[in-house]
Amino acid sequence: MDAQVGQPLKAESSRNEMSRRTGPRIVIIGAGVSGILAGIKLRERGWNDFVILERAETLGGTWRDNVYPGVAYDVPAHVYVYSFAPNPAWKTRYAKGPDIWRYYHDVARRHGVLGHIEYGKGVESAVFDGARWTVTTNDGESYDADVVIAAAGRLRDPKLPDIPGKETFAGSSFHTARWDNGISIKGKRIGLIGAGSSGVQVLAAIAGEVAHIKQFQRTPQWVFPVEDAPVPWWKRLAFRLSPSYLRQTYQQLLDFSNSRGALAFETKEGRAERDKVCSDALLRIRDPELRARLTPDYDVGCKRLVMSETWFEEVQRPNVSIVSERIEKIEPQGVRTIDGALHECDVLIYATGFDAHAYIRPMELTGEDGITLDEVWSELPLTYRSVSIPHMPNFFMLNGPSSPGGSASIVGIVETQWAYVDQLLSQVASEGVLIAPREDKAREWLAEVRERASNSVWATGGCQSWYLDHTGTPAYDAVTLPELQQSLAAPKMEDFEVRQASQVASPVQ
Ligand code: NA7
Repeated sequence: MDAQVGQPLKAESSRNEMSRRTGPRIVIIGAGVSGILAGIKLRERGWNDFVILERAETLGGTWRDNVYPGVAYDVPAHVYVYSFAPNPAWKTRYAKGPDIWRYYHDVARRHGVLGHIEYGKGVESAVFDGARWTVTTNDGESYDADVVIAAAGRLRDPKLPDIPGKETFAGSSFHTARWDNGISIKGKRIGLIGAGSSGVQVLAAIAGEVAHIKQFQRTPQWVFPVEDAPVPWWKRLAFRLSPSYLRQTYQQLLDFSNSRGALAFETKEGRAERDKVCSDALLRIRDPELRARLTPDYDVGCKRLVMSETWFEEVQRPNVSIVSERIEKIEPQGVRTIDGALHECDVLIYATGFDAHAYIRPMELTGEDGITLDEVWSELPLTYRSVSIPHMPNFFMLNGPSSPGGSASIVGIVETQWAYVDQLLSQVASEGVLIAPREDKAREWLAEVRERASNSVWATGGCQSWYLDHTGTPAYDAVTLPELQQSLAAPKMEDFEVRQASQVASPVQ
């Protein structure tokens, strides 16, 4: 039987391979898109002495956690793939969550990564002893490693709002990233808090089957109309028969997605065409009063753009209401807004997003001379080029703090970061060295990133969003994928401290 999203996966033993040890011993944290990539690339090198520690019971990160109705990715499917594993089989232009999960599971299986994953292993700490790392998981087990790669994801930990009375609600309630399939929503009165990408997808997917849905919208969001469509059978066949056609499609979509991602860093004039598409699309909301309440007062792209085609009609169904009044509290019967109205509901869905600034925390990291991550990150999450942290030798990250953001495909970003980390790993393996970035170089780089981001629409667009850190500066690098590829083409070794570690795995023969 094919694996299904959410179904626990058993570790497939790779002990025989492990005993034929090659390369440094590596611990990868997280079996999502980035961790699977790291595993594939290590195996490609012929390095099989690695383990992927995954806190959940199956792989897939975002695509395992988000199984709410309507979950889909808004980057075209044919580009949301590893560059080395194109997928001719996508059924729709924008892939649905379960299809994406199946793709990543399938690639991990085909590349022999499944046997390296240990499930139910939440990493609690990683401690460097001067030569190697000891990684400890929540079941008390320890793993020694020459190198640690954190691939823990960025929008990972659901954020529940700080609304009084949450625990008093008498019906069922859950976060979109913890969707409870055991609870039927058919014919029920639904309260939906949040109007970001998840809230919009849920509303558009369930409005037709529930008695009533009230979406509590604290801030309206710009919605870009994207038309999804099935990929016809003959096109899927053509993709299968002609790898060059599939590759060409990938490249075209990559260029398109790069240019769309780059809009966040464009001037207002440069963004005008996209802005017009969004404001014109709002004209599809027939009731002027509702349209006014759905119209944001900040620039398009300031918050991450929501993409949907069906939302424009679904939100106008008679059984859908947009509640713009602020929520005062939650009561057993439903949601009380500050105008005194009680919005009764049977099921309360929190589409309230994620803690976008936790990064690898709450994991405790202790680097050289006992310095902790909290000390290194006391002001800001200081990294060098997002992939390494001062005082943390041979510790690397994918999609870490200050990684690029926007609407570009994250897969291209993590592949680029991997190619850079891979070059450092070559040196670790061949020379048996410890590599950590110089703190002054990390500070310089972070200052550059913050300067660059302060000109992006995330900072200048007049909104609050999860792009911004506690200082109000975007925590994302405002670069395009080609710019990232250029800047990460080869490490500048003078920006690193490289020293010999007598106990690091002996050089690979
Ligand atoms: P988002 O984009 O962070 O959206 C969260 C939504 O929840 C947003 O509309 C928030 O309003 C709303 N929210 C959060 N707290 C509250 C409270 N206390 N009261 C009312 N409304 C609240 O999360 P998503 O899951 O939709 O999307 C995350 C990303 O995942 C998405 O961009 C894709 O990259 C995939 P606010 O706008 O802050 O006023």
